[in-house]
Amino acid sequence: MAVIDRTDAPFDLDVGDFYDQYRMMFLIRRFEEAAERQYKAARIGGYCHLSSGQEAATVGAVSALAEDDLLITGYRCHGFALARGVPPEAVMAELFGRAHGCAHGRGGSMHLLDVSRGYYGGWGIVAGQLPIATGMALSLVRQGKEQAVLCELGDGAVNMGAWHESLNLAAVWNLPVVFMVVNNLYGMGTSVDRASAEPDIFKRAGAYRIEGERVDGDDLEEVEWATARLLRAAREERKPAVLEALTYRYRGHSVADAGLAYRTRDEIDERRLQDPLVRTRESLEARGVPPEGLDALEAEVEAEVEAAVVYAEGDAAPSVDQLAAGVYAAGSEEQFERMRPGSPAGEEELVFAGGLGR
Ligand SMILES: Cc1ncc(C[n+]2csc(CCOP(=O)(O)OP(=O)(O)O)c2C)c(N)n1
Ligand SMILES: [Mg+2]
Repeated sequence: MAVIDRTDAPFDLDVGDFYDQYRMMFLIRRFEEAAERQYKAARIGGYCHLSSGQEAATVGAVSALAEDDLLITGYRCHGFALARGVPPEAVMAELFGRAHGCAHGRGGSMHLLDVSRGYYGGWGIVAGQLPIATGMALSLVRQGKEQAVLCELGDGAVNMGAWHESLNLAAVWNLPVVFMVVNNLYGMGTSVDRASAEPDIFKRAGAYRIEGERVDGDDLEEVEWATARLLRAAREERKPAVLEALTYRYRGHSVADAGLAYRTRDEIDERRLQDPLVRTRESLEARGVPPEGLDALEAEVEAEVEAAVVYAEGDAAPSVDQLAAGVYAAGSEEQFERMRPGSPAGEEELVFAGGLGR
């Protein structure tokens, strides 16, 4: 296979790697389309946030991780789990809340998890993952390990207090963590321009005297190169950084949102013209990969996604005991006894059923 000329690349990447990355981007797109269908058929409960349009940012960043680096993300996380190698069946089964889901059916769409692959979740509280990422980086330093943490967050998370606290500590303690802001231009329905006093998010790194960089998040290689460079500086020189990947989500905030109340159809159509999937496929073809080969790859991926749905449907629900495992510590029963209604530390009566219980 032909080797691409990239003399200033921080690593070797041949067409074979690029092909695998395209396959992963395509898998994420089709996987999420299937998830949407299953959600609308009421087979998936809770929330379901799709990342269609953001696949280059996801795959580029995860490709830059070393095998023992740690990853932690927000709740729009299906693509991150898949890109980190969690099998599609385990991700789909988790969306279905089944026993062999990657979080044993306890987490659902927003809380995917696979610690064996260095993936520390899927966090549903906006910016909740930032202090945890900082703590993970501190723990690596304390253990004398040369590894880094990649912490993904949305543009909406940069106006939370946890952003300031985490970046400040990461900077004063020189922690090996890269905060990757996936800037898809909107929070739930408010544009970055309206929500952020400094909408050039990467510039905020300057307030902590750490490196801040912005990339075209729809350019797979640009994302991968920048992430690889910043992760290397984190690992080898304990330099934290902010990486802003500019991209766009094609779908609504969640499956329940049509995504048209706060932006126009024209805007979405215009952004779709630079679909990262199309760009990456064109780039592969330009490097000599025959279109028939890519068509075959796409058919293979579609079958894989269908198999993941069949697997999830056939997987058993976890038992109540399995769901509680890891939630309550030994000895909790005694604590609960003390908190029961009528007992010394308990409520006088249950107040949550039927309004205020009066
Ligand atoms: C602390 C907190 N406040 C509010 C919410 C509700 N909420 C869920 S997602 C979201 C918007 C986040 O937008 P962004 O960070 O840009 O991520 P994106 O959805 O664009 O991926 C909000 C306000 C929440 N989950 N957590
Ligand atoms: Mg956003």
